[in-house]
Amino acid sequence: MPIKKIYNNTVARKISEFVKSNIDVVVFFVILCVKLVSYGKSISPEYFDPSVIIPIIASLLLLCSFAFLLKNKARIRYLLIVDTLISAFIIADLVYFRYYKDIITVSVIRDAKLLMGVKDAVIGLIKVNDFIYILDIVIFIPVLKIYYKKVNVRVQSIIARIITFIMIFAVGTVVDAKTFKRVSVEQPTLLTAMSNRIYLTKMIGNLNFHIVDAFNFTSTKIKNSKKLPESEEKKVKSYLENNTSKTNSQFTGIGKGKNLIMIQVEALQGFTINQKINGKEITPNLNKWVNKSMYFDNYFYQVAGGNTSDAEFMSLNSLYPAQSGAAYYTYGGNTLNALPKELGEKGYYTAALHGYTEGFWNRNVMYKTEDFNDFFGQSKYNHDENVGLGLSDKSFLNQSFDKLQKFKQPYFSFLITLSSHYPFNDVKGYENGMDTLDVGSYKDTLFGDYLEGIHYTDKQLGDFLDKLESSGIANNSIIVIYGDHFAIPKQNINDLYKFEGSTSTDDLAWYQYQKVPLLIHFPKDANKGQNHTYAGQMDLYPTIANMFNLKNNYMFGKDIFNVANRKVTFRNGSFTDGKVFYVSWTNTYYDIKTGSKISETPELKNMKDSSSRELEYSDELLNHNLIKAWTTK
Ligand code: GP9
Ligand code: MN
Repeated sequence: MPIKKIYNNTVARKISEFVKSNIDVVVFFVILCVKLVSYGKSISPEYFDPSVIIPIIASLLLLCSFAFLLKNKARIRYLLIVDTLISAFIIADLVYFRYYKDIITVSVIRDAKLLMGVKDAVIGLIKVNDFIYILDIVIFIPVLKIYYKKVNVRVQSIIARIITFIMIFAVGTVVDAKTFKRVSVEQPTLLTAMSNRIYLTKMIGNLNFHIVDAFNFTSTKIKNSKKLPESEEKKVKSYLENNTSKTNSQFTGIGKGKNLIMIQVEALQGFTINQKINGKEITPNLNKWVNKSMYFDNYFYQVAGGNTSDAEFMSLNSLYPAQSGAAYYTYGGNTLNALPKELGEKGYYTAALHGYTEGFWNRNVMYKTEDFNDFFGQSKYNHDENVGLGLSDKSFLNQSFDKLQKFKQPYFSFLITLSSHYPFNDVKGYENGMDTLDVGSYKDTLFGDYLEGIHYTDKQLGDFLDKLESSGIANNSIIVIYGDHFAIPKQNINDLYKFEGSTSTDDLAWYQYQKVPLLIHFPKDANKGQNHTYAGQMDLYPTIANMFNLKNNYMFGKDIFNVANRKVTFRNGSFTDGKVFYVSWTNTYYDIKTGSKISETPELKNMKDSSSRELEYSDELLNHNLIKAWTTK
């Protein structure tokens, strides 16, 4: 017999022997593979990527490998428990997806009580078909029993089983590690910040998602489990008491009884304001409102791994973003003293409005933690027009205006726009004869697409603001508009420098383009004018708190109208006071006026230390849920 044939025969025999003696594991593996793929298809019928089968197989190999360490009854029991758990998760995830367009996380389970309000709606979404996922469990036991009776199953030796375990575990680990590597190259913070959970699930599979989620949750828990020494807790408290001592200005109490309408605009960068391209204004509508409002032109975004959600978190809480990942995810179960909570205590009706899936950035959990009365997410809007990621700003703002008109006054409405989201290349919004921008040589570049995209959003904002004015709402409201974060990433910054004619391209230049506009509009265009105070998103809540006479006990930012000792600290430790800019990653100080580097002085060193202390205190407050400790004592 040729060697090849002998070899083939032995390999085939070995495989069939392996399958025969491990039929239970093989059956379990195949069934679960089908279940997980079918889950993936259900949540994403049009965009299902078959390559997700690889991480699904890898994650199942990891789980199956442990079965080889067991034998007979213990092994079947193990497989059944795992099968039941995975199937239960799949069914729960499917039902949850039908309502939230999202996947269940450990923090959702932990905060399940927060979701009780929609319990009935969610339970009503269970379908009879869902029970197919547990059918195998019912037939698994008798079938295997019959098989074991009929076939003489040879149990492998313990050594053989340990070797099998190691081999299968190793293959699972290597394949999974490769998938995770690919994901983290494509989107560096996705695995830790878990901003887009459904997208992540599509890439790594349901089982891996739950493993990563459980890992992230536990590692943060372990990190935070050590009790904060009382002396340290006192330091944080007295720091906050000092920081938030009341300041009186002409704006104190100016908002009393008025509505607060706050609009967080996706990727609105400061350089677009009062700027033209080929003779045409990029943001003509915002420019008009800049002239009618108090306009801050040295206002910085301070977001970290939580991007848009960090902008919200800071603007509503004046606490720094999480050291890694998204605060909206990590601190969803904390007690906070957020703006909606404080306004609610003053008798305000509070609502968050955003035309995208409710679970994105954990908003469905976080808005409850922040004490919004209502969250109008994607399911509360008629999805009649799509631009980019989701519902168009045009439709979102139109529908939101109708909602606002029905709200009980005084109210706090927090609107978050979406259309001007990276990569800005969906120009469907320009249909219906909208005035377009000629971006010339920037056509079809990321920079050019951004200008066109933000021009579209500007138009929708303009229409919305005009309606607030003509309906009389603006007369009884304070309207706050700001950008959430950058639009032009570092790798495309040269186009922005070129467009702006900026000759310096160092870190100081980069930071100077990390400003976002802040507009505060008062009734009858009062207090209009430009304000050059250096400030950032951390300062918004204290400013509003002063205007609406709210308690301001636990804030790390400062009222913008309090001009003394101003400093903007970034999550990476960089800071600026308007004269000096410290760039943490090169440990360099710049003189803003001259643009030149300066050496560290004891005074600057002090400022640097105080910035890192501030970040540390904010982390301690959040990691140890200190607001809860202080408010329930
Ligand atoms: C989606 C939106 C985008 O809801 O807020 O978030 P981002 O990707 O900009 O952080
Ligand atoms: Mn954003």
